[in-house]
Amino acid sequence: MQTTLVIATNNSNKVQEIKSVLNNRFEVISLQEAGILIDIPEPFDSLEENAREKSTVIYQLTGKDCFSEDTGLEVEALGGAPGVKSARYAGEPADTAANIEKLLTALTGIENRKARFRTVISLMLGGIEYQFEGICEGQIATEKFGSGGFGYDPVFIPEGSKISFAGMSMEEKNIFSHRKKALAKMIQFLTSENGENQTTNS
Ligand code: ITT
Repeated sequence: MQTTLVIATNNSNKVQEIKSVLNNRFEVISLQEAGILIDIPEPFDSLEENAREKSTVIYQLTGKDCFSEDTGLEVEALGGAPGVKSARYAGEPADTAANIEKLLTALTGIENRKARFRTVISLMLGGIEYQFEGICEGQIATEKFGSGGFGYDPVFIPEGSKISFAGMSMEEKNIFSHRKKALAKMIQFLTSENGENQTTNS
């Protein structure tokens, strides 16, 4: 039985990365493909609550099994900032270049560059929510490198690599990625008996 899932995100880079990891294991439909053009609110102070909000809104709209994810960049020397505020670190409207500039300025002269990406996936299956976390440890570079990826990728160097995420192909990023790790947990759940028994729209 093929499981069909709506991906509750408006970020096309995330959709691409998610599809590359799921690799046709499940049928996935992006919001754009489902014809849903709404800006899903992220009003809370935690990745867990925001992820739940996004999947709940899309489940209510579509009545279909779906999953969302919320991701934050947590920088040790900044007490975990920008964290849940990563998309709008430099203010409204969300601006990637301004976010990176603010981050590099905040870390000027600071030796401790330790940071991590944390992703929380919220899966809505038959109206029941399940969460999966993925973490990628690394550090913030002193300047931008690479032209691939999105968001903070040009300044994030994952542990075990010498180059930033933006210098990697999607497949290389997937070796390290927070998103990939959270997705792997979701895949394991969905392919276990527990997950298969919960799907409603397969
Ligand atoms: P949705 O809420 O529609 O899923 P979003 O772009 O608002 O999309 P998030 O709130 O989860 O996504 O992400 C916050 C920001 O963190 C995002 O705008 C990016 O700038 C950054 N980000 C997320 N994942 C990233 C990744 O894998 N690499 C680099 N930056 C990332």
